[in-house]
Amino acid sequence: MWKLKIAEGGSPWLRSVNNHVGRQVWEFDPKLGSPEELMEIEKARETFHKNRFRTKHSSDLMMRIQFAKENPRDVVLPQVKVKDIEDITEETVTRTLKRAISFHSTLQSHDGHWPGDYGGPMFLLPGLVITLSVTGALNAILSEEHKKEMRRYLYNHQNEDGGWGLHIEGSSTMFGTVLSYITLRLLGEGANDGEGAMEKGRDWILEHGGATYITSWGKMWLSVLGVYEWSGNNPLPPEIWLLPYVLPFHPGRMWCHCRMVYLPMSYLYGKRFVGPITPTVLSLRKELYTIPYHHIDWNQSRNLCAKEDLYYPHPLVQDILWASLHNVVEPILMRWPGKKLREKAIKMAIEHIHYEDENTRYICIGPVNKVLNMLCCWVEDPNSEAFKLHLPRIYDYLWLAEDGMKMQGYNGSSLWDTAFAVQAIVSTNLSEEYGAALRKAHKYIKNSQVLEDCPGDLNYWYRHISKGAWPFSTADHGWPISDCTAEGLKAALLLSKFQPEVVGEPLDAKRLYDAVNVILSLQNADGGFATYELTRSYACLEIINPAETFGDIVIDYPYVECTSAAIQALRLFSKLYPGHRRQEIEHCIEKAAAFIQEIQDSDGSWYGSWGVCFTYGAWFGVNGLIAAGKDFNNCSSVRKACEFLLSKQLPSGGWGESYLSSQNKVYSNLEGNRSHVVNTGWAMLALISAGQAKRDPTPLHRAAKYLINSQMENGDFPQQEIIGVFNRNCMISYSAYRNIFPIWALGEYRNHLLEVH
Ligand code: LAN
Repeated sequence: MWKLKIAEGGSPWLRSVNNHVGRQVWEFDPKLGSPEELMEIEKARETFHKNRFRTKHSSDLMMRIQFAKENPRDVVLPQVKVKDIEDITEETVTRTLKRAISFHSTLQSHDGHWPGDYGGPMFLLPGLVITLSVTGALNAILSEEHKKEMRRYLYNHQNEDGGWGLHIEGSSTMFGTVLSYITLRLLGEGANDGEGAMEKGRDWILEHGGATYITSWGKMWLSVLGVYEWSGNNPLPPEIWLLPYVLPFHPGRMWCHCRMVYLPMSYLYGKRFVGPITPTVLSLRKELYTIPYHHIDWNQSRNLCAKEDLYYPHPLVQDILWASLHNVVEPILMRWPGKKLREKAIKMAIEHIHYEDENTRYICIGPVNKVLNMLCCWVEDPNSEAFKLHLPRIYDYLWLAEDGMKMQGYNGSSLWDTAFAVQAIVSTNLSEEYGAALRKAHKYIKNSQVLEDCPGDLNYWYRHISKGAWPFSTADHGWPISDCTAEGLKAALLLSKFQPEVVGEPLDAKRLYDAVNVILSLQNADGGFATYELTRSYACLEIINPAETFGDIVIDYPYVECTSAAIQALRLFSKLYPGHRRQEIEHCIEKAAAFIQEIQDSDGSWYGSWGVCFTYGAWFGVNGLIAAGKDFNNCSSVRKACEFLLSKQLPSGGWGESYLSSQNKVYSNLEGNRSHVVNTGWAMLALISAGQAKRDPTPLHRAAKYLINSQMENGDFPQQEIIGVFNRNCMISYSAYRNIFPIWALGEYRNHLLEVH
């Protein structure tokens, strides 16, 4: 049976700054599991498979089944349902909350964090499997059980038309389909296996023109594997790293994710690296194209892209730019004396790759550069220590659920979920009863703060300070993020108000000051906050974004979420520590609030970039303004935001936003106007902060009724549609949100709308 292991090392090649706190790894042990347990798991898998075209999101049941055994509850209070809003009493809300929190506590791991499925994107696992195949490490790293679960995952997420999407809920794309198909083949499936599924996948590809129509990232992966030619790629010259930093398109000025992904890509491109040509590779060359491989016009293929994949079509300037680089510059750099420059650039690229690897303990900033960096280390030297250090960190990215094994979007979302869970539990005013959970969470938050800046000259490595920041996942990952720092700080400050006997010792003031320092250092001149770094260049650079499937990736833009979180954290801090950097903080908050007002749409909405979508934006927008001292009476932004939200409430009492909101930037309801517990939670939290209870509590009662009635028998909430997003177009799972936001919203509801005695 599979088992989720938490905070364990277990390999001499693993390094950690804090004894692996927050690490999540699924391991298979054939000795584990009673017949009943195995049957329960099998049933969960079957149910998912049966409903896979209707319910695309798994419910994280493997972890739930394990934790139900490990953390049994003595009593589960009986379920409550309300027929009318008049039936909502203090008792019904409190009972719902107690049931919800006591259930959610069973999902907390012993190191204090809430593990969970952070899957969703479908293009990540292929990168791993291609890298492992090319480096010959596939069988050493993936057991037969791993492979079986990965195949299950891929088959489970094949669409009815035979193709695969960019993410689990997406319609079929060439990128998703070709990569998933190849991955199945590399994991041992034959071209005609899967009871027709492989054939259907191949048909989808061929009917849409063949693999030459894959996106640029796909072209890069295919070239590495040897089933596409490098000459069919637009140039990714590593020489860009040699240019002076004053240039607005210098990679050091790009969004760190963009920079860190194109860095290893440019190394592989510069070397034109191709893996060993195996029989499977040769066969794939036949399977993926409509014409014989040696007849393909590679130069023409550079700019082909299936219409299903086009989210950000290349502007004409790009075509001209890539053509001139391809036809003029590349030939020079491939021959002496230009080759000297190429060698220098390649050396610089690998130096930056090693720096990133070392300073994330080989986790790397994300799943894409993780496997690309690993491949580069192998290409540089297959026997290198660096490659060996990479291998055990692969497991940090793999997650198992009833739909199979997936590669996650990060090495978990542990700090983020834990900081939210703390705030949700504290909001209910029932904290005393859940002191044990808060104490453990507190420990996790204290253990996960980043304590040091990266080594060396930060400017040389294009790095911002990290000391005092919180990461999104673990301290070993270590990249600082503005809003993770803010949410971590908020949680730490809230916990510092409780008795240390209950929740443990508060964080040292010194470390709170460091966090404040990080937040203050991340404010842009316009008042807004971006994600990991300051905004270092201009939005017009998006014109050179070569990734057809993603929008807004080239620079780190300021966001309503990050800006609001910073305000809220600084406000809470200055209430508790009024003497520390007071003026700077006041000034920062004022500018940040002005920024939030500035970017609000005229209809009162904010576009939320990292959650779906306008309800997420509203939650942050409103709470940022309220924390900055604005309110319904003195601020028209708050009034308009409330109007906007109220106009979107559904007949069932909730809110339910489709991922199309993010893609199209237009508020879109879920199909059938269904409500979603997470959207409902966000909308309620915004409205309650904006004082809706005093004006007209009915919409809040209706929303509360929807949440109360959505709770499941065991206190859990249902997993509904995928709720996270990045780069406008790709969805990602936040599996803890279904528990956190109903708790938080009902917690605030209980405080503001019911008489609590
Ligand atoms: C994340 C995860 C966390 C997220 C929040 C902190 C929630 C957000 O408020 C700010 C942005 C951030 C840090 C974020 C940015 C984009 C990430 C890193 C991700 C969604 C996780 C995966 C995604 C990354 C870009 C995926 C790899 C794909 C590429 C296009 C490089």
